Amino acid sequence: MRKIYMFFLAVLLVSSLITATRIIPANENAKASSKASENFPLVIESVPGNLELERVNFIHYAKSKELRSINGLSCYKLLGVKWNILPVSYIVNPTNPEGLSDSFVTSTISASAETWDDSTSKELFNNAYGIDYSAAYGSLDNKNAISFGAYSNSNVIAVTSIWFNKKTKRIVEYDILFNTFFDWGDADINPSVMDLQNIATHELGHGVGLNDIYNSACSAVTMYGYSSEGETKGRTLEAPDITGLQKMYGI
Ligand SMILES: [Ca+2]
Ligand SMILES: [Ca+2]
Ligand SMILES: [Zn+2]
Repeated sequence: MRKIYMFFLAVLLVSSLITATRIIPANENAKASSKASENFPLVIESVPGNLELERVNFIHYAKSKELRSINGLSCYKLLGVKWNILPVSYIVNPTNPEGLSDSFVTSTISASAETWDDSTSKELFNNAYGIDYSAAYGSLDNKNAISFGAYSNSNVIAVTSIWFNKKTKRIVEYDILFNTFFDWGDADINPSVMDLQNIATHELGHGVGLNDIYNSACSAVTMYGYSSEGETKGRTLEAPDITGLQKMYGI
């Protein structure tokens, strides 16, 4: 009798332990997944073979879900990392399936870079850029590469990756990809295309250390996280974009 009692006690104890271990991870998973969905457009990765660096991918989506409007929050967000050595140089691969001329692509991207430059007294982006027909997105190769290419998700307009040193919080490299699923061009001329200058200005904002803004009350700023065809408002900076920039690089 005593043995049976002990046995049931043991069963009870084991089953309560099982219940406990099942409950704890479930709660943690719930927490993690709610965090993940909130930060989904920002993916942080480790860098294989390099423990000092971390990679952040900003994924620029075309369509916006239901967004909360939060009043009283600033419409800029710093990533907490920035460039130490200026100006930042970059290379452009103008190859594209749209038939856009090399000079249109390079001058448009340069205009986007210099738009940020114009709002800080520092020489932020090098006025001189390189043209490199082999430049491609996504590799840590000491080249800040801006190029077109196919991205797996057709709802993604563009992606920017930045690599930074975890200890010093300095950016060491960035790459930008414009997804060729979309038609690119000058939306002033053809409103059905994705405006290259509009999107390039946003992506280069990541390149200098600005984060996306998803508060719909901030939809006018260049660093707002969603865009669509025909949009050109991101070509120029709004006051919050400039405030964020100047917090990092000075007035
Ligand atoms: Ca410049
Ligand atoms: Ca690169
Ligand atoms: Zn973005």
